[in-house]
Amino acid sequence: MTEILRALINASERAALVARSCCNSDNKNDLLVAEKSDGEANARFEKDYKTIADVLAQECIRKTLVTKFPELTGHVRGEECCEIGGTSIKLADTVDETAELLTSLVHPSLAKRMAVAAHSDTKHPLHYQLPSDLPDVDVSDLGIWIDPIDATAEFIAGINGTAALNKGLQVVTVLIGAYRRSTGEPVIGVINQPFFNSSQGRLLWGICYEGVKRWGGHNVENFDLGTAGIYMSSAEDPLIRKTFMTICNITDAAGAGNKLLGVALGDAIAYILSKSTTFLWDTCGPHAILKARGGDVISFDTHASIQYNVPNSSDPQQFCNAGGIIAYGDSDQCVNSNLRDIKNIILKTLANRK
Ligand code: 2IP
Ligand code: CA
Repeated sequence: MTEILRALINASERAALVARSCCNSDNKNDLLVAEKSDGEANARFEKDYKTIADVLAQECIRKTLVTKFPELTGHVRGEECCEIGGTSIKLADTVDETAELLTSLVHPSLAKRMAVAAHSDTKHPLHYQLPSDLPDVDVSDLGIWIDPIDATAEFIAGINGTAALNKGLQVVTVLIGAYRRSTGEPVIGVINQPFFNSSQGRLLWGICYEGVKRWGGHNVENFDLGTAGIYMSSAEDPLIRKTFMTICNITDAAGAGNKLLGVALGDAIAYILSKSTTFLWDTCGPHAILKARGGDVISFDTHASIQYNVPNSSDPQQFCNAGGIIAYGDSDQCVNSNLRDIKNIILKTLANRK
């Protein structure tokens, strides 16, 4: 298990380097922002975009993982398809070849920086600090979900210098989750926040496998114990917001991965989303971490734990967490003792509404 966890962490850091390589571009509009087609787009947004960084970062993660673990070939899935601007993005054999491919799409200086980042043999600071006594895992039963850049709209606004307060680059996350193909349960998760604290970055990992729960991280010391109450999207249904205002404060935060990270770190006690605007790639990694921390991610509609072994499809909507999600962590340490056992409090509050 330690080897695959280490690979997920290092792959997330390569993606983080790709994201960081887009900063300080002389040409602000150089990111090759492409509008997603109707089938690809998230209903959360009037227009949904992807950038060359999303596509390259996902390809980097995929290639890093299947090179190290060939048994994962064909079982690494992610938000993006590899095509952008009419070109299929591949990590070539050398930096120069990748840079040449990217130069057909963006300015040569950015293409070079992105290619160097994508090929870097980076070792995350946690590389040497992972526990060696984690349980053995059968990698041939694992599948992977990747969100190479969560909160792409905030990434674009951050790079272009147009982000609103408390938004922009700081809410961007790289999300990688491993699930068991035989059962659909999430077992290993990594959330990498590349631009945390002036791009020093922050990373949280967790495993929940056959009863063993472990987690750790880098720059994750400050646990705030539920002071943010419940996180919601700014696009949440006002009636849902009103319902939960009766039990605690509601904090709006951008980015699904950013909110899930905040719950896992104990900043908020839960994240409630009634809409079908997250996908398996948004929740798989954070879900494994929340399980490691004594929590879960369940369907807002059915209250069943989310499962990840959904059959392949060319229709991304098949991977949607349809009907919304409720994510919660370990509420035993919550400063507000009335909010302990948060799952049941949320379910009762939903049952009693109207
Ligand atoms: C998005 C992104 C959005 C979020 C949406 C996700 O993922 O995290 O910020 O909306 O649900 O699917 P909100 O910020 O309102 O929670 P991506 O950027 O990867 O498409
Ligand atoms: Ca994304």
